[in-house]
Amino acid sequence: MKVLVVLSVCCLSGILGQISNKKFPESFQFGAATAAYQIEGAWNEDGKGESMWDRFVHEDPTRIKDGQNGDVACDSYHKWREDIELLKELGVTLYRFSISWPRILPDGTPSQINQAGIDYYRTFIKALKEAGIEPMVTLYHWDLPQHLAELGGWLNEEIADYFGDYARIAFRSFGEDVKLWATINEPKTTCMNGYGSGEMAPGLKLLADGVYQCAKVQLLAHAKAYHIYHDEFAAQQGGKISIVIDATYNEPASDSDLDKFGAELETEFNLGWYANPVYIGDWPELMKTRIANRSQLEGYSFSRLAEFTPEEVQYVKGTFDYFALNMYTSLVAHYSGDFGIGEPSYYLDKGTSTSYGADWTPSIASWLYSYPPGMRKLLNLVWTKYNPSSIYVTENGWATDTSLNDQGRIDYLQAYLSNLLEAILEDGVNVAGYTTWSLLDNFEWAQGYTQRFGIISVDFDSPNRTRTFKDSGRWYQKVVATRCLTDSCDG
Ligand code: GBH
Repeated sequence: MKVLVVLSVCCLSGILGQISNKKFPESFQFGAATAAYQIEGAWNEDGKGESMWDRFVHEDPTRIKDGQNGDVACDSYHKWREDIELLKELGVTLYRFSISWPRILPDGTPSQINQAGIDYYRTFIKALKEAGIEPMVTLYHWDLPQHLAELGGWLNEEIADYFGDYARIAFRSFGEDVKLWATINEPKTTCMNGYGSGEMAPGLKLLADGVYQCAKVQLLAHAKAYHIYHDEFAAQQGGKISIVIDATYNEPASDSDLDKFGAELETEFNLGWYANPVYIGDWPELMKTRIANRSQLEGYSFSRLAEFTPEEVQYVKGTFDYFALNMYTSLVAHYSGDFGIGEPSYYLDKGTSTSYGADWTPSIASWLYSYPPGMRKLLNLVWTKYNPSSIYVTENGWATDTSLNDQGRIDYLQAYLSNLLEAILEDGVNVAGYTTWSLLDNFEWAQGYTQRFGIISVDFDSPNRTRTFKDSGRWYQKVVATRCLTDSCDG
């Protein structure tokens, strides 16, 4: 009888998508996230070097939907005190932001250190801590120093060494105050959009091979930074370090074995592509066999999937202290059958096609649909498959126009957080924290300022870059204060 009651409560709430009225655990950290190029501005001030994003937007403004760029963005380089006041007002205890590599190493190399850049982040981090907010620092959120882009960027394995040198300087300069590090943000997006579709800097279209080489180089760079941290700093500084992986939850299009296989392929070619080497060791088996096979049929004497040597497999394996997950959307995956041999491409290698559920809510971003159960399902998948000791959801958010009345964002965040909470309380997944994307409206890469992700708006027409709470910002403030997603919680 008891079992039946429990079941009916669980399933009813599942179907109705009810919001949990349990409280978040006391140890759970609420926060917000941003990235340097998207908010700082001051692109050439105080000794900062040029990044490949500076070059990408200046060289051809038509690459960006509204022809805009991050030259000023939210002007957070100057307005950081205001940003900290906003974080305090929100009541969050965690702030995820990124360091601009060329702001502290103008040409990317340690031969020239820009003291003004080091001082800027030092002052900022100290002020954050004084406000009771823990810094979570991403070393690389896509703004590669232009000099390193000219050396071949993420296609050149030596960039891993440069990244190691940069990381060491960051650990030495800020590590006393930073206990949560992330090496690289969303390597998949860097590779697929920067080296595959060409929509992001450096704008290359190398879907047959560049995307795989890019993945390998970024994973080696991440591992290098991880080992430097653990060999030279962790004993003294006592922090944690990981890589931020973005993933969708992939629902099979039908119950058929083929579509289930399609969903597995979709997951292995996206999440597994980066998580397998770090959490299990080497590329996913499915990627290795499919790409080797197709490469052979295409006439190559080697696989287009740049292989790891056995030493490299060991070097990358286990380089995590927690799982950092960016989760926004889900996909419905169909198995496409093996595509015929034609132009070599990641997409043909993968062998799936994807769509969105008919009842999922679309946002103004073509790729972003709301399917809240995807959050709980993906957290469970990551937890059981990769076995981390804890997970931080380092990004999750919703795109809207400029309106301050953003009920759509509230609905999305509330339902996703409810599923996250259920993963903690019902499924026993250790989700330690959540940094919503984003604290502020900001420069949304190829979409410019046409898509807004902030819970606080920024007036990009005003030289003041005036910040104003949106309805969702007020809503989040209340959730953080009450640890509750509804008007009142049990307990
Ligand atoms: C995050 O990526 C980024 O870390 C962050 O900087 C960004 O502002 C935020 O999302 C919101 O977009 O245009 O069809 O080629 C999230 C994952 C992967 C989503 C790339 C957009 C491009 C899809 N992103 N994707 S498409």
